[in-house]
Amino acid sequence: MTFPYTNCTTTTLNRLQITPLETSHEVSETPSLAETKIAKVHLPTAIPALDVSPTAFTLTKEEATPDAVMELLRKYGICTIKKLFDASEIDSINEELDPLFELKKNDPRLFPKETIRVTNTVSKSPIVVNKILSHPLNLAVAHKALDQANAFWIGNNINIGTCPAIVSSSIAFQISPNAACQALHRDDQSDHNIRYPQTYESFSFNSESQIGFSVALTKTTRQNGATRIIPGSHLWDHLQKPNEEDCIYNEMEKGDATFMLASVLHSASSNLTKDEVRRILILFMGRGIYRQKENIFFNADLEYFKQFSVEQLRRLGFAMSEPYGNMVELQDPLVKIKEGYRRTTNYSDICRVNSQYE
Ligand SMILES: O=C(O)CCC(=O)C(=O)O
Ligand SMILES: [Fe+2]
Repeated sequence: MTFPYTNCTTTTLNRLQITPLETSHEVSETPSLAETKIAKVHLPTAIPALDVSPTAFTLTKEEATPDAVMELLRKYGICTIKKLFDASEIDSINEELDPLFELKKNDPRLFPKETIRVTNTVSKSPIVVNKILSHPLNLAVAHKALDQANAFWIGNNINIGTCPAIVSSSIAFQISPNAACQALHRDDQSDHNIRYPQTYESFSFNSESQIGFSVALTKTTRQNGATRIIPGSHLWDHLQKPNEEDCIYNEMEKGDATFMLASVLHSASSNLTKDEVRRILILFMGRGIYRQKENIFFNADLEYFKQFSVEQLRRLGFAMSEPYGNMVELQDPLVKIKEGYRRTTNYSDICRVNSQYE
C-alpha cells in the first residue's frame, strides 16, 4: 500500500491538483514512469536557461582551487576540471571496477538494459575511497559547501557540535550503444529540498544538500552518452519544467572530472555510437544530517571498512554527527569499528562561558 500523502501539505503539493486517470494506465517501459494520475500544475514564471559554452565552467587542474570551483558552482551549478586524474590512476580504478561490472551485466533490473550500474562502490572498491572520495579537491569542496558546525547552549556552557559531509552515493555507470537517454531530473529529490528562485548574487550553499563529483573513466561525448546538464538550473523554482533544448553535453576526456550541484537538472544522454562504451563514476557528498542515498550499513562488512582511516570512515558515514546523530549505544560508531578509538564527549568542544559580548 502506498503512503497516503494528501495531507502532507507542502509548498510543492499546494501547487498541484491531482485527479485519478479515467482511462486505463499508459504504461511506459520503466515501471516507475507508468502514469497513474493526472496533475494540473501552477507553473512558475520561468527563468531563462543560460546560453553558455562548456568553456565557461571549465578549469585546468592548476586553476581548480576550491574557491574557483565554488565560484563556478554558484554561477552555473557545474564545474569541469581537465585532467584532474592521471591516465594511470583511471586505469587502476577501471581495473578494480571491471569485475564488479562483469557481475552486474545480466542484472534483470537494468534500465535501460544497456546501462550497467555498480552501486555503492565505496563499499566494494577501496580505490574509490582512496582516490575519489578522498581526493583533496572533493574533500575541500565538501568542507566549504556542506560541512556544518554549530554552537549550542547546554546549561552554562556553549558546546560546539560538528557534522561532516558524508558520501551519499557512489555509483559507476557504464552505458553501451543503443542506451536511451534518461529523463531530466534533479538528484537532490531524495532530500526533499524545495527549490526557490535564486540569483547568482543571492545564491547560498545553504540551499544545497549534495554535490556530485563525476569522474570520466572513459572519454564521454555527445555521441556516446555524456551527461547532459542545464547550466544555471540550480537557481530555478522547484516546478520550472526542464526542456531538452536547454541542455549542454558535458563532454570529458578520460581523467577529467566534474563537480555538479545535486540541484542541477541533468541526465545521461543516449549512446548513439555503434561500438563505444561510456563509463563514469559519480560520487555524491551530502550533508551528514541527511540520510545517505545508498544504504551503506545494510550489507556493511565491518572487516572491509576497518582498512580505512578515521577521517575516511567519518566521510563514509561511520562517525557521529555531533551531538548524538547516528549514535550506537550512546556512542560514536567509530568506537565500535576502529580499535583504540576513544572519545570522552559527544561534542568537538565544550566551552565555559565567561562573559557575553554584544
Ligand atoms: O550517467 C549519467 O550521466 C548520469 C546518471 C544520473 O544522472 C542518474 O542516474 O541519476
Ligand atoms: Fe542523476
